[in-house]
Amino acid sequence: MPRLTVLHYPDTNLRKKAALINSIDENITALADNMLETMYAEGGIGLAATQVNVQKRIVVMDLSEDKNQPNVLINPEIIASEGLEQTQEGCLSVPDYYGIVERAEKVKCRYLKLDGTVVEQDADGLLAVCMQHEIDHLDGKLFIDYLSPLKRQRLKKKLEKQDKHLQVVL
Ligand code: GNR
Ligand code: NI
Repeated sequence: MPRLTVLHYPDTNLRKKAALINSIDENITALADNMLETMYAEGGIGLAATQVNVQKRIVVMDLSEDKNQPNVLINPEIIASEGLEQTQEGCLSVPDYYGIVERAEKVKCRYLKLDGTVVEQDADGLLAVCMQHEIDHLDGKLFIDYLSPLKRQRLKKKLEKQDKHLQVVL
């Protein structure tokens, strides 16, 4: 299976909104396989299609310790949420940067599995964070969008230093 290239911030393709998937065909199954391979190769716990420059609403995840519990979420949406919690987040599209983000503490997520069945899943902890982080990707949003102005300024400086020709808009 071919591995896919993960886009890095500030690539503007990361800002595109992904479209709903209306039929789960062999193209989607193959995409899910390739996304899982890419996620494992890059050492992530989740990956959204937006990150591999595909504007479709599909996410892959594996939060298991042994990396043997792949999950594919088609058209995922948050249908309920409660509480607030701050946790440190990272992103394969923002390499070598970690920041504290406030999100809902618990969420109920609805999505389709690859076989087309509907799942409603309650999540808390890292799974809840990951679901919100991935669905944000599908809407063109990155976790750094939630940083305080001071932290954004620091990140912008750091990125511009890495590439002197780069003007980063944050
Ligand atoms: O691998 C990942 N780890 C992570 C840690 C804390 C909060 C969110 C994440 S998701 C990230 C992979 C990724 O970028 N998914 O879009
Ligand atoms: Ni991410």
